[in-house]
Amino acid sequence: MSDDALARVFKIDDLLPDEARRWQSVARTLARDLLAPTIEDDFEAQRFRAEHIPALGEAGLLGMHLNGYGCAGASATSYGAACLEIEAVDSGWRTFVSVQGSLAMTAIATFGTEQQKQRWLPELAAGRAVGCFALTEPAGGSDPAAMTTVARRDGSDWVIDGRKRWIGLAAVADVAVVWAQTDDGVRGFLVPTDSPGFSAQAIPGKRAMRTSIQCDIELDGVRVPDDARLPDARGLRGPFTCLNEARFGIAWGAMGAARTCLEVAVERARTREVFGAPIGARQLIQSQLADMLLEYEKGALLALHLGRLRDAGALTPAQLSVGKLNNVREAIRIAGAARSILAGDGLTDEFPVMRHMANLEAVRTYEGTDEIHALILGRELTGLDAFG
Ligand code: TGC
Repeated sequence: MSDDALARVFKIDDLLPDEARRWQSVARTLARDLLAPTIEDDFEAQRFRAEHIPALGEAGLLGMHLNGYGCAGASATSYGAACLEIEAVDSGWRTFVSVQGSLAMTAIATFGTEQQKQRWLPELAAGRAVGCFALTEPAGGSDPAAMTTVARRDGSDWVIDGRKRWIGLAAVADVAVVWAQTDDGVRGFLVPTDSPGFSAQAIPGKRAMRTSIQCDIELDGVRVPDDARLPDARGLRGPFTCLNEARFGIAWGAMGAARTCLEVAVERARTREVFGAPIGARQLIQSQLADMLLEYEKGALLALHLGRLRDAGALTPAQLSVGKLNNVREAIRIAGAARSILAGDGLTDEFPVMRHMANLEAVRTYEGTDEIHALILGRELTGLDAFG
């Protein structure tokens, strides 16, 4: 599918630094050549193709914003541009890149010991190992402060008990970053998934994100040594720091899904004839396409602005909430408008639109729901906390 029609109005790609354009090209090629050919079948069959993981590692896309330990050391803007290209094919694969790179690898790189970094980061960067990030619990994801998973000291070890839910990749992961309450507040632990007492089951029956896996985890007396603890993560600031990275990738990625839906709608408008003319010659359709274009361009520019702020070391959590809330919400609207322009055919897997719509509902829900991000912004504006 060509994006020439979008480029005629603005060519946002031209605003990217050369490095980001190179990464964009790497991600676009991989997404279109490796992921796209089977994506509709995989979504239908609810199949996660773990066999693709080494190719993403080889391309440098895993933990690409991190430095050293086999990571590419790319800029945040490059990482964002790569997320956009991957999510233009499917949110499930951008989610894989986010869980591995933004969550699991960022936790280790930011809060781990030298030994932990040496042990895990090169393997995770190469895609020879998979990581997951176990924060959310069955009672809900919005308030991690209420977590009930506990880690208690037993001699020189820690024993972890609890349950986690909606944890991406857990059933195929080699290592889980598990967040648990301790006598010293929330702490993070690197738990090899073959530890006795650790089990993970993929959640069946999802109507979204069907090309990736999200899991229930049980931790039943899982024993790890003290050197499995992430020493520099103290309190919820630890996991929230990692969520910031994931939210950044989402703000970019959602615009990839939106771009695909807009491209499909433009193509359809040019070629589908009703009442003796292409539907794109009708004012109602052109008006819808114009509105979709406005929100796509604004969202892509917002993502780029966040990237520039991040690369300057100036990005704040509230700014990330602007990006996550706006871009996912507008991507959902763009997908809905595209579905309407495609009419009945838009309901089928002949087009990617319903798949993107369903996926974006999951993206809207994880890493902070719309409501949580609205309340973060409300607090920023008023200084008043309205959670709860
Ligand atoms: P509060 O408890 O007051 O703050 C705790 C500490 O955290 C700091 N903090 C942050 N630090 C860095 N980045 C951020 N974005 C931060 N937000 C808060 C805060 O300064 C404080 O630090 P300290 O040192 O003073 O202790 O929490 P809060 O009132 O600031 O935040 C409340 C709220 C609702 C905003 C927060 O709880 C929140 O963001 N909730 C949503 C959590 C969320 O996104 N959950 C979904 C996670 S998705 C998942 O787990 C699955 S992983 C993905 C997958 O596997 O697919």
